[in-house]
Amino acid sequence: MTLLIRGGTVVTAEQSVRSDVLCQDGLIVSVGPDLEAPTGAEIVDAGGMLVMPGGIDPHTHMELPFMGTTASEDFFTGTSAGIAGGTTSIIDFVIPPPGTSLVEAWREWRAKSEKSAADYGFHVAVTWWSDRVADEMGILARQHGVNSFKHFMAYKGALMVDDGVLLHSIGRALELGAICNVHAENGDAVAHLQQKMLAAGITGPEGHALSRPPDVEGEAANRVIAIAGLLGAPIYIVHVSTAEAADAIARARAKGQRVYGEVLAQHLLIDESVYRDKDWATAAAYVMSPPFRAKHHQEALWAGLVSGQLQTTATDHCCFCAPQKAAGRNDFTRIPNGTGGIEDRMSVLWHHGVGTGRLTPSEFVRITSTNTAQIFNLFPRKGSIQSGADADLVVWDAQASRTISVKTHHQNVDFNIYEGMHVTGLARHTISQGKLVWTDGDLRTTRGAGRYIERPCFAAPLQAIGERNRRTVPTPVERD
Ligand code: URQ
Ligand code: ZN
Ligand code: ZN
Repeated sequence: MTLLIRGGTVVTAEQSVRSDVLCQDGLIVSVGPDLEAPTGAEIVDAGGMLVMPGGIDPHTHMELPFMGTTASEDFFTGTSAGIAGGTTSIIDFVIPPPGTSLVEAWREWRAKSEKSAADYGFHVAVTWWSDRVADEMGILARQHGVNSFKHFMAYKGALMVDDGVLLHSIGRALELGAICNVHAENGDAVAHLQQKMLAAGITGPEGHALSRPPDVEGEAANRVIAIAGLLGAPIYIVHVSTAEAADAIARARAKGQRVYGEVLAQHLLIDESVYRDKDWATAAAYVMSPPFRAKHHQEALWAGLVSGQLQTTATDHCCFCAPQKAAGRNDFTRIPNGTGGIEDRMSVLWHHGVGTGRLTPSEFVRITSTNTAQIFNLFPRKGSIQSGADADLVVWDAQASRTISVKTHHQNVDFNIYEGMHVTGLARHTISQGKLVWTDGDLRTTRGAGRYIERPCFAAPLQAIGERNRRTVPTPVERD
């Protein structure tokens, strides 16, 4: 299978340059101007358009069993919708119930993910602690290409872990050369405030946001940064939604601590007013954690991305349809938490990021693909356009516009959080493993074509980072 992408401007995290891209047998084989088309090659005309590394979404939950139901998007429909929007690989989550085997859960998720249309990896959640968990982290890291372990500081009584588990797990991950990512909300505070809201008769979706004020995230972010600092370990905070958490990350980074922050596209553009929608189902559709915030937090998140203090963008694509959300009709704590967005992340970030002058095209590539690839050790196989890299590419039409709607999206959910948003900038063609799988609105994905991508642990470098961050206890001066 040979495909030549001709006449475009290649945009990487480093530069933009007029170049053709030749792909053969799933890999990029040549990048340069005026490339010859081998006999029989399929030609993609990229004239007047940009050729970028396919987007990587480091935070999705396809088919997640959660809060008494299962997310409506599966690995095939979800990765297909991503491809329609220019995202060519995802990192999803294996989430073992507390007390159960991490390796067994990984096997179960691998079975579910066989149907993926695009490449995928897994962060594995540590939801409890024992010697067995420590051993299984080693098995997953050394034998199954897992170099990232997830922790929920929220969801008390379900997935939440305490500081003791964080200390054990982050320390174990450092030994393995793996990185930990964290959902940073103080779960005890949330539980307490939820009961206060219900006692005060607040049962609607507005109670969800009121029970998770910004300090609930700010406190947890500061706490997990301090814990990682004690251990000299890197840490990755998922779905940073507040100025408080963004500031905590920036302060830690300014002191040389290795902290990464992820921003969901929706937290940059949607604010807390959605919870006051007169229509219950509409307000409930926006119930996710962390919740949507007051507008000033959006500016703090954009500033973090523009300044480089926040590194990646994701969607936390975790879809529940109206009948599922209705479980919480009389009690907001029972509304399944989650929203979609994998199909629209790239367009909304281009329109509101590059279109407004906040981001350059290269910075767009950095936050939608390359940074994630580098942090989770997928680079340069993913997130780059160079010979030998996977031929995962998007031909981006920066002039074309579309109006986002549930009526036209490919996501398997009955609501679109960006409904009616008019955006300029879209994926004209998406290439996955060197195949044209999305072209001019025609989605040609194949069930099961996606591969499980092993992500090797970091060896010495991460340890070195650990050493650098570790607060060394001065050795006593030898008395002669
Ligand atoms: O917390 C998460 O990331 C999962 C459970 C998806 N739900 C959500 O509201 N973010
Ligand atoms: Zn989360
Ligand atoms: Zn999530």
